[in-house]
Amino acid sequence: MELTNNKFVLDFVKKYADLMQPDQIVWIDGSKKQLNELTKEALSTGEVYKCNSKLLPGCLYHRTAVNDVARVEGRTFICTSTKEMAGPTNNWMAPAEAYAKLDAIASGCMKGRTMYVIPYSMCKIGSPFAKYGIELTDSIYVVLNMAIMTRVDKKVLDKIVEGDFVRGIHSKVQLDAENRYICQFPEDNTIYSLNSGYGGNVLLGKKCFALRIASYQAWKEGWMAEHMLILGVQKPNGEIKYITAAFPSACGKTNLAMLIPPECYTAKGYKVFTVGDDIAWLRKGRGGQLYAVNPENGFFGVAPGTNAKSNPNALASTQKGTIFTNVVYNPKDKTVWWEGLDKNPPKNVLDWKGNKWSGGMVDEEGKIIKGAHPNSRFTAPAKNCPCLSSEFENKKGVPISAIIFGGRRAKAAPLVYEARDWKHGVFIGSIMASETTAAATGAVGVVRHDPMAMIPFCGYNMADYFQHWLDMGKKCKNRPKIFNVNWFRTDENGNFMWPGFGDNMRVLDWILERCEDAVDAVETPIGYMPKPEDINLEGLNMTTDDLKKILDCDKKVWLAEAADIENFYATKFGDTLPKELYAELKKLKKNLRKRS
Ligand code: OXD
Ligand code: MN
Repeated sequence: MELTNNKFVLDFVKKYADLMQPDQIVWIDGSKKQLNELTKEALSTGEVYKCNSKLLPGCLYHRTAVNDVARVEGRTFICTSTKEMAGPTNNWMAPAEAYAKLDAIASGCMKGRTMYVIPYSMCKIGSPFAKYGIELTDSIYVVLNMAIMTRVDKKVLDKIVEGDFVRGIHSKVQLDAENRYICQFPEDNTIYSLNSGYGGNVLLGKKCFALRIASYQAWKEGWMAEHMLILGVQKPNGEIKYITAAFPSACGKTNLAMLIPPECYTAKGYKVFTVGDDIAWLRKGRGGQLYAVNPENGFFGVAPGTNAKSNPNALASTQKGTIFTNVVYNPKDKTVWWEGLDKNPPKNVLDWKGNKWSGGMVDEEGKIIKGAHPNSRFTAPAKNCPCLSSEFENKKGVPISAIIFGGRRAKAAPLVYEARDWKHGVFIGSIMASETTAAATGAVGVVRHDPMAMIPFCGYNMADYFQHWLDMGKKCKNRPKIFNVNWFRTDENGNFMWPGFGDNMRVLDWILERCEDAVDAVETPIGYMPKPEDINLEGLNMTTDDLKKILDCDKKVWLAEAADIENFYATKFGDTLPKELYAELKKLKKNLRKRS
């Protein structure tokens, strides 16, 4: 039964029902009853498997097609009226051409299937930050995931004013990789995703809406949509300071967001609270400060490497009401496993492809066969997280004291440095580079430029996006300080030089002290760096001399870095890049030469 009289919504549903010709249309109201019925149906068809109801109550297991395990950046398009609007970092297709191509693929694709109509909200319904969407899909897996990741509720339909909602069209079609398309039409508030069943391509509220479409909306409306976690650090006096941090996919955002501080901090009363682990929407709020909300309602986290030591809070979040995708499944006791969960891989179970698998299995060349896909995921409700911030549902968001940029860099970037001011901070964000990971298809471990960790997610011209960052700085008189961190520096033997995980608290501590002007810093050619003695090493098997090596800024390496940035700027953006960023690059080069 239709759940609304809104003509715009009804027209949208009818248009795509006429095209895709489902056997029936089911409107999702968000009720437990309906979700339970759909779960039963998906269990009966094998779309999902049940997990152990004692050990993992309410949890489900799912496998995607083997050719469909990650975001497909090469097949993701920004479809704006001109190529220039999409800019040099996006694939572009003209809207008319894209609609024609996608409509041809989608024609009749839901014959014999059901079309589900999902009304959902990004952010708490009614929040000043909230934006509403309707996703059409032929996948129960998508419905169940959307019900964890967003606020799926029939009340959303009453909030939609006329045609003001993001239209999402998804069909698995035939899961044909050659005809897989993830298209965003920012001027039409529309997302069209075909031939995939992988979360990042099909949970349209996430990357497609909350980043690609929202970044465009944010540019037009004067706010920001960023690929950032949000966390709160509570100090011994009870005061909580909030930080956002942008890292590329699978670089530890979930781990940082749920960090447990080392003993020397917890003993004093420090605590970390999670507001978000992937996406932040930021607006200017009271006192000219930036306020952030997490528009999502769950965590779509990378499973491998998540364990009781690396991230006990994430692990605890997955113990009920969670959907596991592409991990190992044990059909006997209905439990799940992934590499890095523990040191006891199960025997005689099924791997992510559904093949028989036992821990320690090797291929003909003697190489270990992994049981879980490196980009296997858990979809866990935020409310499960033991350290979820009490401000998670705050409609106005939390005030941000610091913004952190970071990547996965074996060399060059030191453990932490601070921007001299907002403009320099925007420059630091714009020169971010990181080694690629399994979150997207393609080579892993290749260093690529990824400004603000938004290369795969910026829904418009990135030169305009940089200008928008500069403008937001002008608009907010009480701006956060900006920092860059690198947890991934390695020594000459390839070993990580910094312990990471909970010990990253030591760096957050310095960052917050800088925000309060409570600690000095050293001026270097790249920005302000900590004096080694100002990073707390208590309880760590590490000396100040070890630390100096990770805080080192090698001028030769940085001169090469500057040349690379110049090349990136020139070849990608030329004279469309804001002049302020060229001026910052010039300053960097001058500083490096002056002091060498
Ligand atoms: C994610 C990603 O899933 O960035 O968050 O790919
Ligand atoms: Mn992400």
